[in-house]
Amino acid sequence: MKSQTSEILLAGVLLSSLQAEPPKLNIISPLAIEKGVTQKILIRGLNLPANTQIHFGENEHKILRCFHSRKSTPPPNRLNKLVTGDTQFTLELTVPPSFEGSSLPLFLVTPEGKTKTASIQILPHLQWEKNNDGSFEKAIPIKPGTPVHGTIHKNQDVDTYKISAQAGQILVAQIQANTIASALDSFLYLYDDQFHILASNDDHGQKRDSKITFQIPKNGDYFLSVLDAHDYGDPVLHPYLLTTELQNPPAPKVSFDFPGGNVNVLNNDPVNKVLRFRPIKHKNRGWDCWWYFKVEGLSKGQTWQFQLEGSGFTTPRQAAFSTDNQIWQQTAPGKKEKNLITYALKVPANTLWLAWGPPFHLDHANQLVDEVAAAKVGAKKFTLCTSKDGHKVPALRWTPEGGKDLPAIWIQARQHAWESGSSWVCRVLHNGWHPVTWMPHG
Ligand SMILES: [Ca+2]
Ligand SMILES: [Ca+2]
Repeated sequence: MKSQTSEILLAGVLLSSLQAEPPKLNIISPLAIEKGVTQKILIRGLNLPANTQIHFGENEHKILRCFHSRKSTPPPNRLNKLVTGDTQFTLELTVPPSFEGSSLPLFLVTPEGKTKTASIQILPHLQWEKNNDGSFEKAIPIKPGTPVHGTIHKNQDVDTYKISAQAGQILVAQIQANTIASALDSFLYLYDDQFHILASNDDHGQKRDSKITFQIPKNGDYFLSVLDAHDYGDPVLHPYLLTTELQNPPAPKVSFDFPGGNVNVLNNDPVNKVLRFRPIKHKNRGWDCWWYFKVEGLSKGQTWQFQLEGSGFTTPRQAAFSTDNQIWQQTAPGKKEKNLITYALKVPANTLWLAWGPPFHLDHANQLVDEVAAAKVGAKKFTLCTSKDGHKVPALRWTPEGGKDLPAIWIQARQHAWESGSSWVCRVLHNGWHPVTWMPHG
């Protein structure tokens, strides 16, 4: 009697532990459907009895569906049912075109509880991969912005896609699989048109899904290959979504809010790396020749075409550039074409100043005049005149003792406002070659 009671108790404990196994949702295949299209969906999980209910949360009334079947389907060899599930539901689903949102939450309910919520991706357009053989020759053409639904159909299956891109664009290619409801542990490769690997990714962040972000080096075709990191594959268990985007890199920032700054940017194209500009015109202020500006957000080592619109004195043979706004060098001679001159420059830093010539502005002039006056070489500082902007123009006067008939020597810089080089000549007259300013290499 006592023994019989123990057996009944033990059976009760076993039964309650079996009953306590919660349901699990493992696979949704395919992972996405298009609006307005009736789609067969397979849902797999564990501990899903015949009375399992499929729920779509608040969206129940928005979708059309009909159940077909439930069957027990153990996973293929080597795959673990904890990953793939062992019970499969087949249903047909239609999401109306009026559906709002990009995903349809889904969960399963059994007498033992409720699964965590997964999502079917709802997309307006979808491209379907069908048994691609993975070769570059038969790569599937894809367009950025159009998601692709693919499947690693069998062990060692590889799916290969072809995408065209322009130099400078940033390609973002992303796999969604394991994070949604797929047994795929994706691996993603990017190749150039010579089939050299440019980038690869197994797991992005803490997830098993892959992501590649890569700046395209030249115009042409590129290839993306998707496979399973363990070489597994199955037509139901290993679906994935591949999304691609081609982003233009951010345009560099151009500014001229500093003394002497002047530029009118006509085109700032970070893809083709062209900055087209001309000086700002000022009414009744003479010829618009002078330009001087700062560019931030360049990528050191890239070659940019700085295209200047203008003619005559506006377009010096070589442009002046600096990485610190103090030491100036010159570009190679620009290439002239009608009213356009193009200075090609492999940018030596991420921030650059460009100018008609090495700038010499009012602060420089005041500093020079103060230095000479303080050097006690017989010179006195005075104000020559006031500019139209109200700036006092500094000057120096030597009045050596002597007869009244001594000739006067007048030295003046900037006959024209943009001729900053003449101001540097005045500085050289005072203290010889200035080692930290322009043209250090002669
Ligand atoms: Ca495939
Ligand atoms: Ca992975």
